[in-house]
Amino acid sequence: MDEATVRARLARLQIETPSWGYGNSGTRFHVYPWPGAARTVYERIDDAALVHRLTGCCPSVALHIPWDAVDDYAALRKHAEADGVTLGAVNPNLFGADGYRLGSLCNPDPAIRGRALDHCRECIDIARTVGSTAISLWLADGTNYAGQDDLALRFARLTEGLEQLYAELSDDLTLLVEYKFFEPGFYSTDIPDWGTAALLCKRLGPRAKVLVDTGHHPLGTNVEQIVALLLSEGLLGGFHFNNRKYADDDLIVGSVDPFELFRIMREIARADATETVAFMIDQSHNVEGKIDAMVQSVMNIQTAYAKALLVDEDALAGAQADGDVLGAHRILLDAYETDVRPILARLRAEAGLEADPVAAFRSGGYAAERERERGTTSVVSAYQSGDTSGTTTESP
Ligand code: RM4
Ligand code: MN
Ligand code: MN
Repeated sequence: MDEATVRARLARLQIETPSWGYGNSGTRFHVYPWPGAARTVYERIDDAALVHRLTGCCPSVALHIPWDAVDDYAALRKHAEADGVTLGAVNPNLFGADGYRLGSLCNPDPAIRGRALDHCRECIDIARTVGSTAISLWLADGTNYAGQDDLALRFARLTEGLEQLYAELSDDLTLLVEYKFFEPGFYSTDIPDWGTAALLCKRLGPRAKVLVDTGHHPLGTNVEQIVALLLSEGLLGGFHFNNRKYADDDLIVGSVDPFELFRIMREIARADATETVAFMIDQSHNVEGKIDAMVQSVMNIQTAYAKALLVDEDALAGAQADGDVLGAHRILLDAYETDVRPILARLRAEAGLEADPVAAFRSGGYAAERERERGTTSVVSAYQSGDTSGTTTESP
């Protein structure tokens, strides 16, 4: 592919950043406050807008409700639009309340299941008001002990709840169904894998699609194969990009395994799927700054995609047809090892952007400005305080 085509394809890649990536977050051991970190949803949107100004490719920001709950969503939308961004996927939060101890849509208590559905309905309304096109659903539902609940019944409750939810979506809304193999449940999880998510989506209908969070698989899983399969079945709705070494670590995208990211983006490049799939980041920054880490993630996705676009697909198909195992592999390596920084620098220059948006953030005075305006806000975690009354963690 010639460079002009690579740049044109790259220019079509848009990445949504998550509001929850801009606030303070931590582990259950401690939340270390970052100077100038966003304190409110308005500030989180402001930071997402800065990421868009620096990168030129992050025009929307995902919301998590109730973390981002406000009284007036029309005003929130106006705030975002004045900042130059739109509001993206609305993520219902079906885990952050006492009633959800035994689950949300799978809870044995019909009253709790009803409450979970009501929350999803509220999120549909919010999505309409803010102009969003996606409800992104991740359930923390699962169990901790064999025998704790009836697994088949839980699945029946799940399908019933999702069917009700799906029936209430308007035509312009997609339901993204996210799976994760464990955590917070340690014995069973109600949507543990892509197969279960795909089964559910097929049952629901064409507006339900699978969301692949790259940190949600057992170690060693071939994620790009899942992506290839979902793409060919028309079932891939979106990504939550992050990176992991052990579990759901939510680290900077591509920081642990950039080659895996490349392999995933190659499947996207091959299927030319940047317009049909939602590219979203789902990460939290526990010990690093928030904004430049987000920008780094965005750059790493662009880098992987640029390399993926450079794969000589004709030569690769030829090598595969000839059974040339090493030859085929080397065609991938050849693209992966290409230094694409000059291409990306030219892409950014064309858009009036700095070649290195992280450096632009670091030299632009943005961090000092935020620290001055916002100060440093300590967050007391429930685990740390012992007495949990009135304490909050801003995000997981
Ligand atoms: C989950 C999952 C969801 C995210 C929550 C906070 O592990 O990745 O997408 O919204 O964390
Ligand atoms: Mn996720
Ligand atoms: Mn996760």
